[in-house]
Amino acid sequence: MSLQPSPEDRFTFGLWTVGWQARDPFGDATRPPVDPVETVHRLAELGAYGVTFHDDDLLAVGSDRDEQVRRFRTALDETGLAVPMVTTNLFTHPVFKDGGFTSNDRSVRRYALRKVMRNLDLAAELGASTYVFWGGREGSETDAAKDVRSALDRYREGLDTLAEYVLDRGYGLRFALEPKPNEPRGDILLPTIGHALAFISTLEHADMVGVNPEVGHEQMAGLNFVHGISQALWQGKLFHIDLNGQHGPKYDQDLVFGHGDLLSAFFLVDLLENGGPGGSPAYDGPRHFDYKPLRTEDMTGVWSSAADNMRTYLLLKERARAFRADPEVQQALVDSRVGELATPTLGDGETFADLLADPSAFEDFDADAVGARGLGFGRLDQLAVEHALGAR
Ligand code: GLT
Ligand code: MN
Ligand code: MN
Repeated sequence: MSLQPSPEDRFTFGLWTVGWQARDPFGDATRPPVDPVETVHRLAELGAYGVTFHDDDLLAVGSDRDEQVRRFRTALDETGLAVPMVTTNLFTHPVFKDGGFTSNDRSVRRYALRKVMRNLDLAAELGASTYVFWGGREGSETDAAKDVRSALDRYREGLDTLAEYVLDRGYGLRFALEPKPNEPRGDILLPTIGHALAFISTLEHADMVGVNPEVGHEQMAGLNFVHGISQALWQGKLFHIDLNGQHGPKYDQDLVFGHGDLLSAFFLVDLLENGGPGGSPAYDGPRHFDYKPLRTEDMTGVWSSAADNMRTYLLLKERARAFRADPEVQQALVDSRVGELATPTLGDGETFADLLADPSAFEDFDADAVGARGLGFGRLDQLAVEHALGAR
C-alpha cells in the first residue's frame, strides 16, 4: 500500500491548523502568518483533497475580504482542492467573550447569527456540504452567570433560525456540532458527543444536524473516542470528524494524529475504514485534521507535520487492514463472540411471552458454567497491539 496521500484518501485540513502562529496564553507567536493561497498550494502538493476555513481565516494577510476570497478561489481552481466544510469564528473577537448564540447580551446573539449567515453564503458558493459549529465560547466560568436552560433555548433558536435560512436559500448544507468540555470557557455547553446528540434531537430540523467530534476533545474528558464515534455512526450523525492527538485529560493539545493515544488511533482508523468488528458500516466523509504544529517548529516543521498526519493515518490504515485480514485475528474474533453481538437477543417474531416459556433461557441455563467461560478479549487486544506495532 502506498503511503503517498492522494485526493481519493479525502484528507482535509483547516487553514487555521498549519496557519497557527503558535501564540499561547504565556507566549507570543513563534511563526509568521501564512497566506491561505500558499496553504492551498502546499496542501495540494502534499496530496490533500481539501481545505476548510473560518470566515476570518481568509484575512490572514490583507484585510479586504472580497479580495482575499477572490485570491483563495483562484488558488482552489488552480489546484483542484475542494472545500468540503466551512465554519465561523465566533470566539476570537472580544464581542464573543460570553459566547455567540448564547451570550447574555441579545445584540451579540443577533450579530453572531448575521456573521454566520454571511459565511453560509460563501460556504454554499464554494460547494461545501458541511458547516461546523464549534461553540468554544458558549459556556461560563461561574454557575451564577449563566441560566443554562435559557442558554440551551437560545442555542436551539440560533440553529433553528440558521437551518431555516439554509433551507430557504436551497444551500444543501448540513450542520455539524463540535463538542468540547472546556477551554477557552471554564465549562462549555454541549461538552461531549452524548450531550450534543441529545440536544440535536430537540431541534426543529434535527435531520440536517449531526456532530463533528474531535479526538482530543473527548479524551480531555476521559472518554473513549472510538465509543463516541461508534454511537454517532449508529445514530446516523457522524457528519464530519476532527482528527488529532491528545495525551489524556489536560489542556487541548491538538497534536498530530496518532501522536497521543496511538492504540485508540489504531482502533479509530480501523472503525472508520473497515466498519465495526461486528459488520456495521464504515465512515465515508472527509478525514479532517484539526491539529496545531508544535510551537517549537519553524515553517519547515509545519509542512512536514501536515504530511505526518496523513502518513500516520495511512500507516494505521494499512495496519488495520492487516489486522482484519489475519486468520488468527478472525479466529480470535469468533472465539470472543464479537460477531455474535449482531444477532438479536430475541428470535424472529419472538415475544417476551415466548422468552418466558423458553426453559433454556433460564430454568435450564447453566449460568455458572457460562460465567466460568473465558472470553479471550486479552488475546484480541494483544493481536491488535502486535499489528499496530507492525510485529505481525
Ligand atoms: C478551533 C477549535 C477547533 C475547532 C475549530 C472550528 S476552531 O481551533 O480548537 O477544535 O474545530 O471552529
Ligand atoms: Mn482541539
Ligand atoms: Mn476541532
